[in-house]
Amino acid sequence: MSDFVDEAVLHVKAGDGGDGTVSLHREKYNPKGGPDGGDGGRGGDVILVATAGMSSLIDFRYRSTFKAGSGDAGGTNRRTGRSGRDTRIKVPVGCAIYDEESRELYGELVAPRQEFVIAVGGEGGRGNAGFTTSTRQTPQFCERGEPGEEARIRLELKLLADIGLVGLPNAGKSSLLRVASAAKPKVASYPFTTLQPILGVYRAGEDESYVIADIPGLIEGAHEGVGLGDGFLKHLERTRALIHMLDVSLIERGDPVADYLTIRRELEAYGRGLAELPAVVGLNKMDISDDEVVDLVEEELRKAGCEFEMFRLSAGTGQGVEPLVGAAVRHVRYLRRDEVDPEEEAPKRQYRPAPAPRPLVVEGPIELTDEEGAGLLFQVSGDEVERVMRRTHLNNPEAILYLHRQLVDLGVLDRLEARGAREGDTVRIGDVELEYIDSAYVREE
Ligand SMILES: Nc1nc2c(ncn2[C@@H]2O[C@H](COP(=O)(O)OP(=O)(O)OP(=O)(O)O)[C@@H](O)[C@H]2O)c(=O)[nH]1
Ligand SMILES: [Mg+2]
Repeated sequence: MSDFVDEAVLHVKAGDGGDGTVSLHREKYNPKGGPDGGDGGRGGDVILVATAGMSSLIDFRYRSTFKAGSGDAGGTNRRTGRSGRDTRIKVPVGCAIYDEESRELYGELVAPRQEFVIAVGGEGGRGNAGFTTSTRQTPQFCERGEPGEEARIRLELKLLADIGLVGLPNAGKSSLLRVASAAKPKVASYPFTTLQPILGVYRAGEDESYVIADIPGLIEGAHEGVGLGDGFLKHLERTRALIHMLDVSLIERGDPVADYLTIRRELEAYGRGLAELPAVVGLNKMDISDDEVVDLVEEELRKAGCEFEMFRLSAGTGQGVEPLVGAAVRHVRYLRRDEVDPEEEAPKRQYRPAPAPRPLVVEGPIELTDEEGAGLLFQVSGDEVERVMRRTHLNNPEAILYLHRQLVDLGVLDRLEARGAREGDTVRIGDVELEYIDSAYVREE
């Protein structure tokens, strides 16, 4: 059962950075004013937050796409645009994070409140105020914001049972798991229907789920190997509460009190703390039982030393299941509360490892055929140069001039020149095509 793994694939997109703004401040006695367009705000991050109290990834069946807010555009008066809101996704402690495509392990969240930034928001673009220099006193251009990162990640969580189901064969353990979770264990009227442990996830509320383990029935002498033995109890060693299922419809033919004591003895014989776990008792099959007879069963159970809370239910019809499972959940919740020390310093924030930087690469010339237009094509790629392109408003002549200067600074024009680029050739940077202009005049600027 240690191999039970829950998984979920999430698609996340961080917020885009806001664009910078072009603005000229006007004053009564200074008709020309000064550039005062502010920077765009940062886009929000998408952050996974390890959360105590979550046992599974079941919530992501209902929602698996998450976006953070985009930054606002810059304002006048050098006002920076508002940053986009971060999106925080609650995930269970113990959750491993993988790149969905490459299967690379990004990291693991091991402690409550630990954070993992899975997609970083885009930077805001600079407003025209940020481009003022002694030779460029009234810049009429600004930068565009950077798009936020996008990622497809796979979360994996090894499921550990919180609640264990115990009882004789046919008590209705698997029937209970079927109604309390989405798991579909086999249910049948013969003993030892369940041959392997089965896990199901019970949803107690938003961000709150519990793993329930259904194991094969125990019988008298299980600890000596009778029936299927008691080896399956090892799967309950890490649970925090037990639900003890009792068939009370057997009253005519059997003795639920004796059944109860049999299971208690087996738990004690097994040891390892199972008999000391908090438990609740499910008096099952009420739909075919007599209330007054069950009153007597309860009384006898008390006399026999049972101090656990008892609940009447019918796992078959679903009646009374919630109060029973809810009581077990309260025990787990109560024990879990000690696991998070509020004083403990929150663990350090982690980031998705950045992909290896792509250096500047200039390729070409490639001769263009007539269809694509005559001339030569040069292909330029690299993180930095593509970033510069994305941030440029290509419809603004001043912005283009500034772009040209950045291409000079990055060494792109030298590399193009060395490869024989001439006026009029096509230069493709990322997915944008530009016409090559001799760098000479930009250098003279
Ligand atoms: N009438 C009635 N029948 C029930 C109820 N719960 C379970 N049963 C029946 O009891 C039989 C045994 O139920 P299971 O859920 O398979 O019992 P189990 O405890 O998992 O049994 P093992 O896997 O053999 O240990 C099945 O025929 C169920 O349909 C109930 O509340 N009412
Ligand atoms: Mg079963």
